[in-house]
Amino acid sequence: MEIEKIKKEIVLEMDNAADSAAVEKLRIKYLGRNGEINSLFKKLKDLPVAERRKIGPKLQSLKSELGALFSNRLEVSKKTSVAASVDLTAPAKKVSKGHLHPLTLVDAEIRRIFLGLNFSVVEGPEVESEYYNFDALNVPANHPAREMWDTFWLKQEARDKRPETKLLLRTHTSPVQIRYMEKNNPPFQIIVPGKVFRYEATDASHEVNFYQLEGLMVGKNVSLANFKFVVEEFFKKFFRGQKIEFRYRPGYFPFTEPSVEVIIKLPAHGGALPDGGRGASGGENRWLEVMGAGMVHPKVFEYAGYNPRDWQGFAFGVGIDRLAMIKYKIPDIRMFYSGDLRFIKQF
Ligand code: FA5
Repeated sequence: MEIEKIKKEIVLEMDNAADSAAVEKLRIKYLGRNGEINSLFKKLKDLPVAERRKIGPKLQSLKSELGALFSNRLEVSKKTSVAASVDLTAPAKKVSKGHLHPLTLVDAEIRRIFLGLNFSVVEGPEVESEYYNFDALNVPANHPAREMWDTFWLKQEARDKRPETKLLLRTHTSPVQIRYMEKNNPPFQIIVPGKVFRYEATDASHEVNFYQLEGLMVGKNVSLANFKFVVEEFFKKFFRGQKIEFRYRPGYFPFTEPSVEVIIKLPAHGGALPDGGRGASGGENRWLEVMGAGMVHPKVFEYAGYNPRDWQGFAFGVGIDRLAMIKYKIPDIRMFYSGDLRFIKQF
């Protein structure tokens, strides 16, 4: 048996194999259980003992050498066949695009509508001082109305006792009313969208952090009638094509006088319905409180540095999440913050 010759022939065949399938076929032909190398082993027993002793080990080492050569060659041909199969002219795979969150969509829609009504967009800080969040809005320390807003207070080391230096996470967007009025003169009309925080238990219509949109219009003759027009114009555009029923009812806010609340009847949902908002009637009626509003309190003008005899205005604060719930018929506010892709992907 000429072991070297056999090896050369196999290696030559291996080199000529077109692809990995052909290499594999060769491997089976030579190294398979019924392959040629095994049949050479079988032939050994017909040889004289001296021959057997000489050829046996050579055949064995040929077998292991071929094993290594084949696996090497297979590896190489797999790699090159992948490269050969890349079609540079093929169209790219479609990358799925991200979705805008329903609250982002609603926020953008609200801004667009108010810009159309000639309002400007203003923003303010989420970490606020006690002064802007409460005192300057006519809610002094120990006033019972502070209980309307359960507050996250910030831990602070050394500080003096003034409300200007005591920090909290703003409980509403109203502090921006004061911030804006301190630096600007009327007449003007602004909206203030933003994140707010409340230290309260969550349920289907209450979250710990949610979004509000503040509105403020100040001028010589601004009245509640103007407020009514703006709000109804807004609802008409926002709920375009949707039939919604809404009501005004008297309310109380220390920073407006008189004060009103706007409640909207929830459209029918497939699933469970949230109970009403705070103070809204729950049960069968299913009204959801969406907005607090009123005529700016003279004290608030004084805090901002205006003469209340010269100016009047209306202000409102609307829950963006709640508007989104009504628009998209979402039964539970917590779904917005669940991060559940099955929910988000529907928008
Ligand atoms: C206020 O926050 C007042 N600053 C609103 C205001 C502004 C009144 C200007 C007068 C003038 P209230 O706490 O009711 O009020 O909240 C206003 C709206 O925010 C509610 O109508 C509701 O739509 C929404 N809201 C309140 N609490 C939550 C909550 N926990 N989760 C989701 N939305 C809420």
